[in-house]
Amino acid sequence: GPRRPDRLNCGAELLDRTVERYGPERAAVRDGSGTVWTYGDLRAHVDRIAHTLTTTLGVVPGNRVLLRGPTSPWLAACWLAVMKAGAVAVTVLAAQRSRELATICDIARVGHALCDARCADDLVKAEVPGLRTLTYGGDAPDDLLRLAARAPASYEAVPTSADDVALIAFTSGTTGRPKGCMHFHRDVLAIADTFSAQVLRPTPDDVFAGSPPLGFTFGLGGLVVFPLRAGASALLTDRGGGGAERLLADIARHRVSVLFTAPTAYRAMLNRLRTEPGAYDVSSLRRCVSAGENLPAATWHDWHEATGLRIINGIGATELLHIFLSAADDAIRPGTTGVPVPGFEARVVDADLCPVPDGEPGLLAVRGPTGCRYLADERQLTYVRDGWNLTGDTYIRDPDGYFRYVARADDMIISSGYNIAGPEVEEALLRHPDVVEAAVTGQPDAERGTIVVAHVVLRAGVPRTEETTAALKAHTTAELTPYKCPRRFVFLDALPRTATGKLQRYRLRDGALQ
Ligand code: 3SK
Repeated sequence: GPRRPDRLNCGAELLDRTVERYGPERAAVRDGSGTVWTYGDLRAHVDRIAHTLTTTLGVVPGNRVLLRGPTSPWLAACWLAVMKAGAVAVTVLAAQRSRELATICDIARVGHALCDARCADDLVKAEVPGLRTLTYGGDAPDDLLRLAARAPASYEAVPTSADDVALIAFTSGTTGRPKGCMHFHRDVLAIADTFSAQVLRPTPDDVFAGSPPLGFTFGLGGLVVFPLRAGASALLTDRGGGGAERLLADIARHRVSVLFTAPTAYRAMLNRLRTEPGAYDVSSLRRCVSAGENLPAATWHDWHEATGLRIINGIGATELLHIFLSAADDAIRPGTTGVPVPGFEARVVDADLCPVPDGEPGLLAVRGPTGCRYLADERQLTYVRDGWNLTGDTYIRDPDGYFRYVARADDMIISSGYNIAGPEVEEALLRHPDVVEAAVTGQPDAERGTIVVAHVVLRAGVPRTEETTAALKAHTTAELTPYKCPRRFVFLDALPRTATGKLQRYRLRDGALQ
């Protein structure tokens, strides 16, 4: 007869199996203000929440449950409880507002929600029809945590199938209706058993921390799935707008050994390390992961020089759940993203999906244990073709098999008939000591069709004068072929970014920030 998919519940695997393997006494999560839960504590909290979900909230397997809150141990516990209850977690960012929440709940047919009491207002304003919500961490008499405290501390996970949907993660892109990416229970474990187990290689003594929120799969993987799968611990704290200083202080205070963050945060931390030499102790770090955006070689080298650590660069996608190209240790080639993570295959293709020769730019195509499954969205047909996921990135494969980022496919600038990849110009700008951040866009120009415009955040204290512009012009002219050199420079306090830290190039392009 037909083969039945195996029974698998990723919540039970990440929690119950880890407790069986390493015992209940080891630290699992800490909140940054002194609270540390052991694996035994975490399991008891998760199981009590799972009971409350099924009893008070009436959640049954397959129901979609919205999860929304700043990073905290309770948010992670809610996610694990939803997994164990066989329901589907719809993870969103605390920063998402009522209109976006209403759209997401509509697309994902969300019927239940668990929401941090501190950000419940926007969810109420979203007026989702029939939504049954419990808030957590507040004063309400029916607060989830108050109800859960009275529930039994042991819950048998629902025996979901490996191919049941566990998670719907939304990606907004820069325009258009958000897309829900469905991931199965087996996918959640696949990212731990590929990138984490084989590239990152954590140990039970590791302490994980980082900046991506849990509503972004980069953060969910790096701060929940990977540490739990390894029996390690994670710092789950919300740094608000605290930025680099808070992150560096947390690294020192909690002896963080595995860091997940984006290139901008590495640059911001470098800025602090240079401004206040000796003020921050980062000696506990042993693994630093960068994803979410291209990591310029200059940032890699500067971090290496400042800390002695070699950043593990990677590219992932919400559609593929986590990182699929990367490299660690001696396999690292700075300036490249790396090679396919074991279990994944990647190639660079033309518009007909034919591989282009090594050294030539084309579209990145990936396949592996995870993959894109948009929920009821015809854009599935353009993202997945012939079994290959087309991520929308332009890449070059070097003759030695390393993948080199060129640009987002729709971010190429065409000026005087030349193709210009913004990131190459940005890398050149970042090699100038006065530049902290740089983003390059094309601007319509009567003569050349398009000119290259550089948006630059200067090091503190550097004046926004014509002399500075002239110095940056001279620097780029010395580093780049003339047609790639920016013709205009715009100085900004910060670059516009999404809540997950991705650069919003369209906001630079439409000139609203100038
Ligand atoms: O943007 C990325 O590189 C990324 C990495 C890990 C997981 C998800 C994403 C989108």
